[in-house]
Amino acid sequence: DTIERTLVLLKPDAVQRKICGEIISRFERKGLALTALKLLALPPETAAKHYEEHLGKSFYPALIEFITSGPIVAMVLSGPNAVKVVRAMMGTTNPVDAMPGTIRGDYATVMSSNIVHGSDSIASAQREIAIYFTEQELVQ
Ligand code: YYY
Ligand code: MG
Repeated sequence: DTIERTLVLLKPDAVQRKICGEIISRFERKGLALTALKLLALPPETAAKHYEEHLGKSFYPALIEFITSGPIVAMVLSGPNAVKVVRAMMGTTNPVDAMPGTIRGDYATVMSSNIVHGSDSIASAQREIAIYFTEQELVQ
């Protein structure tokens, strides 16, 4: 099993609801390692870069509005199969369908504020990590 890195964001709703610690605990308990971590207010240009694949979609303006509406926590998690493991722990994009026991299944009710982001592939993870962190900020 190859060691992977993935980008996780705790979205403004997670920070506002003060559940960041609980969510980070889930990832730590699972066995993933914190490799970088920061709290930041996302500039709109950075949000646009992050979500460029969704430009032009109906939900795009609301998505950018939401992700820039308050501070977020950005982190890099690493471990065996980290990309897929994080996606499984997050649950489906729409919290209505997310299984209880997943993060979205346990903490969210609507797609527009679904608590967490996780990279969807190794290529996405590499691209997204570089948006938030310099190479020096990643602990070896
Ligand atoms: O990767 P993931 O976050 O699970 O979903 P994406 O399809 O990449 O969409 C990004 C983000 O956009 C999603 O977390 C919520 C929002 N969104 C939405 O509000 N309405 C949709 N129909 C699709 C996505
Ligand atoms: Mg996505």
